[in-house]
Amino acid sequence: MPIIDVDRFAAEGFAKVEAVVPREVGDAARALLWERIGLSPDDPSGWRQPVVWTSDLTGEGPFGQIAWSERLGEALDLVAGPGGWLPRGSLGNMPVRFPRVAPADDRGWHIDANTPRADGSWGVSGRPHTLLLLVLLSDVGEHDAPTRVRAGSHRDVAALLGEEVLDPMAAGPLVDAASAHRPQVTATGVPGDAYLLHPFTVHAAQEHLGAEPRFMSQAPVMLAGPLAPGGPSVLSRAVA
Ligand SMILES: O=C(O)CCC(=O)C(=O)O
Ligand SMILES: [Fe+2]
Repeated sequence: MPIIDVDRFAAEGFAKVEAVVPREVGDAARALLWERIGLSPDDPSGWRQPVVWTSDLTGEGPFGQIAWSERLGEALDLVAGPGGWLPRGSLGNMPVRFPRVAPADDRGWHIDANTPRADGSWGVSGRPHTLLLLVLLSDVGEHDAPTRVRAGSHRDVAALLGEEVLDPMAAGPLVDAASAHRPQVTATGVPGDAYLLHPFTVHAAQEHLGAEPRFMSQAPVMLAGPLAPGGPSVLSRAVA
């Protein structure tokens, strides 16, 4: 059986890839991140902010095991085509979301910046250079601030965006309004599970209503070339 159902990816705009690494590797990554953010899993009195940002920029240890996971590579091959994406070697930025504190004001529906501009900044366009990779690094149930995803919303956004590069903050309300009718699903799972999101798939963070902090990486994976209408990859077919 293939590692993801590409027809379903094309229809829904995302796919879960279970266990790109064994959960122990995800657990080891989380242990490193606790050290990095200077907080303790055993001392909730230190959990005072709703979101603490950290990152993996080097792919050391368990982060590299995840970034170079064969299963993850197979899934990326299926959606972007073999050679259609560039290995990152690291997991990138990670918002750690904490329970029992007033939530941050960062939970709006959006798509991530997907197009580099000449000045080095990034915007949102209908010719994306990236897809979105989420990797769960803690147990994420329905109450643990799983990322919300609007299934099928990539098609609404494809109809909305063209070659023009928009400011990501300005694009948010547009893609939100265009996709409000879509059903919402949540990116739940266990450490080592990953989600691939089409660059047009509308998603949002949410408040943490559980008990254990949520650790997840969110990284753009660069495509070998920008996505254009009519291409052969599943990413292109998904919005054709
Ligand atoms: O659930 C979150 O923390 C944010 C999700 C998100 O917007 C992203 O990963 O791009
Ligand atoms: Fe996002």
